[in-house]
Amino acid sequence: MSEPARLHMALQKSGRLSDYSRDLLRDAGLRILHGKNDLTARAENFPIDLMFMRDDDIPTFVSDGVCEFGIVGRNVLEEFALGEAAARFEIVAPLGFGRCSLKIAAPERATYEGPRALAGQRIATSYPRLLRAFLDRHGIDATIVKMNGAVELAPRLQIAAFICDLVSTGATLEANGLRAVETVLDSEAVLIRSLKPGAPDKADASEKLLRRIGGVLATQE
Ligand code: PRT
Ligand code: ZN
Repeated sequence: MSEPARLHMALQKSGRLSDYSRDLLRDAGLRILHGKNDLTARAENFPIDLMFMRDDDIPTFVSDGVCEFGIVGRNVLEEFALGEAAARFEIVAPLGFGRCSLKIAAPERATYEGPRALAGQRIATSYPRLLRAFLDRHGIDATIVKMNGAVELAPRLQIAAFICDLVSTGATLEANGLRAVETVLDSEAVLIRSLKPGAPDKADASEKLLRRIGGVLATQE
């Protein structure tokens, strides 16, 4: 008898979501065998292979159907989706880890009396689409400065008056003399599945995987 077709799941290679993602799969009963390189791993007791990558690439892999499943922050997912004509994935479940919020922050001493204060200003962010959607919702015209990292330095370097960045404890904002003034998005890691029609012989394994993960999440409620 031939081996059943294997599912693929996209996971963050190394970062804030990596350990939690692997723990979730382990709790779901998957025994994960690491391969020769660290880009893939195989579950020895379940027909699934794991693919490790930058979190920013996970929506693409799932949307294109290369991976049937993925675990990624809602922030990364929604930023990606805003740039797509049609999202080819669905959120199966929020996972309760990787919690943070995308917030607009201003220098501590600056006065701020609501979104109108952003009009005509420069705002630095790694999430230009989510920020643009927020500004549009409030009818605000502002200049978005795209940065790929160290966004919190922008006001001090006079690149932008405001920033829009992820916040969890708030320590980074405080250390840089900034304070949060608006919440753009509340985020956590989510399990996503591809909406690209998959091979029919994978349907049973998909359902079994979802039942197992659902079981783990139910015990965490
Ligand atoms: O290499 P790769 O591209 O995969 O990783 P990455 O550097 O893009 O992401 P990583 O590992 O830092 O974060 C992965 C995901 O974790 C994010 O997309 C969020 O969904 C989630 N997450 C949760 C966070 C934070 N909390 C967080 N605090 N991501 C980033 N931060 C950063 C934030 O950007 C800021 O620099 O932490 C700083 C603020 O933290 P506090 O505690 O000082 O407020
Ligand atoms: Zn990333």
